[in-house]
Amino acid sequence: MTEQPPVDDVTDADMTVGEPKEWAAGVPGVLHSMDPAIKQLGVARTLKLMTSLNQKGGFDCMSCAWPDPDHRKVAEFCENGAKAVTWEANPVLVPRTFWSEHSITDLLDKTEYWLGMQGRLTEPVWKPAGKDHYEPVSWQRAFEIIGAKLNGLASPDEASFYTSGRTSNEAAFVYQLFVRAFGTNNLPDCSNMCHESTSLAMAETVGIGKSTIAYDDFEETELIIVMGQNPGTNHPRMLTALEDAKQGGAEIVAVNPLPEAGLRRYKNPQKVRGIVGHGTQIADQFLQIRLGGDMALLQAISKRVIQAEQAAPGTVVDHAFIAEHTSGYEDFVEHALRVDDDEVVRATGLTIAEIDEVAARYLKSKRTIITWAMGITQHTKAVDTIKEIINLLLLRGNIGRPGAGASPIRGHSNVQGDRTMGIWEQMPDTFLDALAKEFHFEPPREHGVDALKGITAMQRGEVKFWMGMGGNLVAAISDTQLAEAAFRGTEMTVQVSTKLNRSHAVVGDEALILPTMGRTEIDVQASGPQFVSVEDTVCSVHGSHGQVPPVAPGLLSEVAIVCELARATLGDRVPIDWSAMQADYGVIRDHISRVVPGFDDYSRRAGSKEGFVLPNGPRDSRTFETATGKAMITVNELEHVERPEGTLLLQTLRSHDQYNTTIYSLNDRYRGIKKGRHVVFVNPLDLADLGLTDGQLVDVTTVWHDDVERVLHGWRVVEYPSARGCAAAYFPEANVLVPLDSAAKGSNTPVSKAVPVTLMPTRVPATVG
Ligand SMILES: Nc1nc2c(c(=O)[nH]1)N[C@H]1C(S)=C(S)[C@@H](COP(=O)(O)OP(=O)(O)OC[C@H]3O[C@@H](n4cnc5c(=O)[nH]c(N)nc54)[C@H](O)[C@@H]3O)O[C@H]1N2
Ligand SMILES: Nc1nc2c(c(=O)[nH]1)N[C@H]1C(S)=C(S)[C@@H](COP(=O)(O)OP(=O)(O)OC[C@H]3O[C@@H](n4cnc5c(=O)[nH]c(N)nc54)[C@H](O)[C@@H]3O)O[C@H]1N2
Ligand SMILES: [Mo]
Repeated sequence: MTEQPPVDDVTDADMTVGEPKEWAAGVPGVLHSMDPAIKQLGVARTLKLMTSLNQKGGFDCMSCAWPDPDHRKVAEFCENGAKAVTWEANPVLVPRTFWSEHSITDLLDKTEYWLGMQGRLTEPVWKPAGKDHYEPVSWQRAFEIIGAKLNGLASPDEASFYTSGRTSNEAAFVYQLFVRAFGTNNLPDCSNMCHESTSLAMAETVGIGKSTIAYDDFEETELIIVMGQNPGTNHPRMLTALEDAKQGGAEIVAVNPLPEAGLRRYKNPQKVRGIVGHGTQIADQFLQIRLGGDMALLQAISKRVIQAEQAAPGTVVDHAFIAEHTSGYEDFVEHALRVDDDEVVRATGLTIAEIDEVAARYLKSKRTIITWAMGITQHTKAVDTIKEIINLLLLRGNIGRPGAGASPIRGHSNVQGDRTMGIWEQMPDTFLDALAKEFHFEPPREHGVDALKGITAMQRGEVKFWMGMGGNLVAAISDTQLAEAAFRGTEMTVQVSTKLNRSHAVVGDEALILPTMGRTEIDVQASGPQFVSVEDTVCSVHGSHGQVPPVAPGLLSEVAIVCELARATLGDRVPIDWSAMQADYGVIRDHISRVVPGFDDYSRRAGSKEGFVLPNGPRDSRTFETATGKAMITVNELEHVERPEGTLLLQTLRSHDQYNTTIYSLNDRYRGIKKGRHVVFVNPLDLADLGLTDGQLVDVTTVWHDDVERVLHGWRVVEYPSARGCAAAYFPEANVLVPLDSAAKGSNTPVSKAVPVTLMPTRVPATVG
């Protein structure tokens, strides 16, 4: 196996800042993806993986949840998908000596980048209470230690079980089954920090917390409004769908405080024109909105729809649809007409002319899709903002019709599937009843903790045991200082991981790391090679087949880890045959087919090359399982984020070379940054107002109502064309600044996109001789 690569920690002194790019992908995209892959994986492994990535019968890309088109290309992947595959499948291993050479205190000083670069984890390790080192343990011993701890708790609710969204349907199903059989609904997940606002707003208004479109709808639409999303980096294959839509005559409107490269111009690496030409202009209209201004914008557009209807009655609003399928229209009309344009201008920073223009585009279009991601969901008023997206679509019947609909674009590749499988602290009774019937035990009914409440429960000592099925919650959750203290206060933390991250260094009295296989790897169990299945952002479910041998012989799959742990913990307390499920994942799928609606004949359909699309009431038949039995047009009082004098609003986002807390490199090509991450992007006029200059080092401090000090010292200011008053910095580093009690109303998602901050020049301490 490959030797450890030397990893130097680059300092900020090496950082360079250039002009932001105006276009995304194209040749540099392809080269950037293949070059490191070949170097790190070798030619044979690269070929095997890249020719089966997202292909029928191959494996599903573990980067984002973007769907695969029916007609796949030879290379149906993007630069960032290739990075994710390379990161996982690179056969560099953490050596056994690592654990004696590095204490946990040592690891605390390392960056996420350094930790990830140490290679794949290969054997279970345990940090006994009072020790500062992990030491290798056998799998059996690891399960005994965890099982004994769980069984010693005063109540099952003293344990919490987190899931990140890479986990397959099969692993997620057995995991939630184990946790509920153990006796708790404490099943927080990354979705709590991601699209929870979407799930809530859509479940309430249209009866399903998922996209109401299918992939093909992008080909039939006339207008796509992309809100709060940076597809060029986070869903690069969406650019192909946008380009195709444009070629079919659709218009595209981008709403974003930043002029993101992928929203401006796209050079398609699959087409000769993309390689040599100017590429395709993506956005016909770019609305450079202020952070948190979207609710105001959406209300203003709806107001114009209603006004147009009043000017020409019966020609604008889809009255037949409204009458048959919706409730709340009359109240909405009254409210919409009262929307104050002056407030809208203040909230959005847009001009009336810009708002009139986007309204005119919406009125002209007969089929509109609105897509959104974290720029919408991670705000205080996120849930109401998404309800306004639904309102606007419903007014013109844009749900349940070809080429039209609401399309949240999910993050993690199987975050949506994990939810469908029951990873949620608030699963409805219908699901729990089905679980009880299938497995003959009584699942707990009381709702569990979500990600934020889980941290508070640890702070209070109510949660004493914490397990993570993937992910890196310590780094991903807000308020790093408080979150880390909460984790350190627990009795045991357990991480199922592929690679090292911060959550392995910030631990309870006792800690374990259980190394696991990734989706690229061939998973052989007692009955032979297994495959798993996943659900993408447009509700299509399909198989994923590992392609290369695991990087190390001793690795267990996530399914195997859960089944072994369940046996070690529960013994025969519940009549569940974990061994049968572990030996043959088809057995798990058979259980799923009887518990989860829409999964009949699951084994066969997941195994077929095409997979299948889950039933979806709004999309298929305009049925809406809501409180009124109709799609609900709702009235939401307009609120926008006020920015206290002298402060900026800071959003925390992703660079081009990271996957959430995993840092692939220190570059952010499209934004012109090389070899550095400690930057704050600020509008030049704001810099002038604050008396700061480009390149200066500043302390970034959160302005909050408590007396906790949240500050990042010595970050470099980068002059950047962001909306006025709106700054940006990279997460996870900037999570230090996001207050724990700053959460979206209703969904409890951290407000990662609007932190009030001050910027003050960093005082360089006089050198002490
Ligand atoms: N390569 C790569 N792919 C990924 C990920 C990754 O880290 N790397 N992460 C995955 C995950 S889990 C997720 S959830 C998705 C995230 O995908 P995105 O949501 O695209 O991710 P962010 O980087 O958070 O970008 C948020 C975007 O919203 C804009 N924005 C911020 N606030 C506002 C606002 O108030 N209004 C509007 N209109 N826009 C706003 C920002 O300027 C930025 O363009 O990507 C997934 N795919
Ligand atoms: N400030 C701020 N905070 C944010 C966000 C933001 O925009 N701003 N975004 C939020 C969002 S949208 C999300 S989704 C969360 C993400 O939060 P998480 O999902 O918790 O974090 P990740 O960084 O995706 O997790 C990476 C780790 O997962 C492990 N891993 C990778 N592949 C596998 C696998 O196949 N199996 C297992 N078991 N482990 C694996 C590796 O050890 C890796 O270190 O962060 C949230 N936090
Ligand atoms: Mo996410």
